[in-house]
Amino acid sequence: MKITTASVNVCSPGRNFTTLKIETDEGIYGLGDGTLNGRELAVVSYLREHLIPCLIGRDPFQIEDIWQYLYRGAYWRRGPVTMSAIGAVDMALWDIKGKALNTPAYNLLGGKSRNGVLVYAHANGADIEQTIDAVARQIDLGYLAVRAQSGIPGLASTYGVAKGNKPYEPAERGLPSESLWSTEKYLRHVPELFERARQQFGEDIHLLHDCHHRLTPIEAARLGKELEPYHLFWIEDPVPAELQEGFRVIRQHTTTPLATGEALNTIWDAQELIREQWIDYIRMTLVHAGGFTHLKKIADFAALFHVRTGCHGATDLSPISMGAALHFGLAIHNFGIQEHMPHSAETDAVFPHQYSFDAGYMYPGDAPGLGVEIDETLAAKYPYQRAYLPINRKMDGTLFDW
Ligand code: CS2
Ligand code: MG
Repeated sequence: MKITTASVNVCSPGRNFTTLKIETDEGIYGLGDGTLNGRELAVVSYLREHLIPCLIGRDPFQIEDIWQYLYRGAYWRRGPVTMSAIGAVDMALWDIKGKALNTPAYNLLGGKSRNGVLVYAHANGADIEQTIDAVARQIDLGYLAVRAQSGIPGLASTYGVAKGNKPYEPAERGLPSESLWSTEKYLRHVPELFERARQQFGEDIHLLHDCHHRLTPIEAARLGKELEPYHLFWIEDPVPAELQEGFRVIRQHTTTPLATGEALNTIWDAQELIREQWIDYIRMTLVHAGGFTHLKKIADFAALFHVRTGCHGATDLSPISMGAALHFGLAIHNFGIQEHMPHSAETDAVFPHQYSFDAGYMYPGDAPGLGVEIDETLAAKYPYQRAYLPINRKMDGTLFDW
């Protein structure tokens, strides 16, 4: 089998998605997600101008060799654009292999290690009571794990909280919006949220929280300690993870489990975090961490140090990534949990898929390959529209982490 052509589709059914399609001389094609929220066209150009010419004529079954060719052959290694482009190629090659062998991708990863993939939902509200109501709604839908994000008294907006009744979508069209942040207000507020949540829901529901890179290590240590009575499943991205050793400080002070990785893209970005057991869950995703070929290596390395996966799964990862993540989560042994933000109806129409949700778990389905398609005719009705993630500033105007 030979790769004959490849193309990149950029569409925007409610939000921007980048999709790679690799076609072969046997009529089998594969799809890969290359979406990088707020920098989509950088990945499009990397694929169209630099990777696709190198793929034509290659045997799509040589997935490892192609991965190494694209990673080492670039000379300039790592980074979100490079690894998202390689991730799109890798996902498409595994899709092709599954279709050619007439088997779902999870069978290429060692087969089922569990019956279903435990997922967590998002719940958010302008204040604690609205957030509690939102958690209750997700529990009513059958979720066994819910991430709770609440508006902060005194702040006009904050990460993870939708405006009005619209679903939460951080990327906004036009230039980046700006919001003001107060760590002090945040740290005073979050323990109240989870005290209330445990009072309302008891201990049987997994509760999660995303700090979204906004604390210093000692601030995160304080929050982790204050949340210990509420037994969170994890606090996520407590600090920006460039300084892996920052997690040592947090770890010394609290038993609240720690998760990070959605903004990381190779094992080198997290190997100290994992080796030192400074985290409990690694959240790198198939699209941003170079696809199955690299993320499997990361998961296997993490397994040596009691670290489990908790892959990112926000709506800025396309249904192709969601489907692929469910194959991955069904197969690998040290799976922890999978994030699930349901896409919009218009997105699901552009990306018909096999995966499904039932009673807190998701299932990738048994279609060969990834089990996700793209309706290119429908996609064409939603042209790309530049959008940016917000900018965050401290109350004194200092640019901060969003
Ligand atoms: C968040 C994401 O889902 C999460 O955990 O951190 O919503 C993140 O903000 C977006 O994926 C960024 O594009
Ligand atoms: Mg996050």
